[in-house]
Amino acid sequence: MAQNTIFHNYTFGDQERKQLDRDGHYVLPELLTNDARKRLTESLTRIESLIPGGKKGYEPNRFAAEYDIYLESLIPHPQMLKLAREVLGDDIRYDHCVSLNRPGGNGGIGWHSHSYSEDDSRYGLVRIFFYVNGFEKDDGGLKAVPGSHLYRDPKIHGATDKALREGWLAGKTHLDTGDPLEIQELSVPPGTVVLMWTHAAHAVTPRKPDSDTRWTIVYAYYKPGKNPGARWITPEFENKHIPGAEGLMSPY
Ligand SMILES: O=C(O)CCC(=O)C(=O)O
Ligand SMILES: [Fe+2]
Repeated sequence: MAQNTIFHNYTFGDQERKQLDRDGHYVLPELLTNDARKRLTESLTRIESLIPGGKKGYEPNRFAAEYDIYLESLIPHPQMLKLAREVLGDDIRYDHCVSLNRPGGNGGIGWHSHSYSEDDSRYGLVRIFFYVNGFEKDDGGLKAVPGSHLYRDPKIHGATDKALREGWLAGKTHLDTGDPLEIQELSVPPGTVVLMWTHAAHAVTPRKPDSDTRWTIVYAYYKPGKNPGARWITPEFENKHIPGAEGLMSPY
């Protein structure tokens, strides 16, 4: 398949990498090309339409790339792999591709973190979020706690900001800088890509009832060597020949 450009030019060098490692997330504003935004919106609209009546345990949103050839084609897209390798190093594996569309009135999601290699910081898992039409902080907005990922706690929870502040966050400081950990609310323009380490505390604010759908997809990759746990990938997809994805799909 002809591979169109998905990213504009960007820099991800030592400085950017240091910022990702200090904060736990890194924002690449307006990185997606118009062509990618258009195709993603089409694919994500399709995925959304498949959700009602979707198969339990094999949901179109949770296995998005298995339901859509364009979304599949981005897993081994050269620009995607270049970015994932800039973060993780050369040897990488695919973990999941999940649509995160949030229609008007969507409730968002409370504070949480995810897992991978809790005991060894040499191994990481990164989520690459595509915020196709962006978001405002009070309208399906991603929130994060810079520095929270350094605790490598896969079980951070908090239903509200207050609950997180009084719970997990209480008394915690940044393990490198010593600064108190604080909640950060993001607002990002259309086409923004956000990188996030798996142990970062994050949450999403509700989408306003009269807002349009926030179109979002996430691709996750990791540096192999540890048990990745349950990947959202069927055995058929793991064994499917996807041009360019050779070596990406096995767990180790
Ligand atoms: O919807 C979002 O922006 C984030 C969703 C999320 O928490 C995740 O995919 O891990
Ligand atoms: Fe999450």
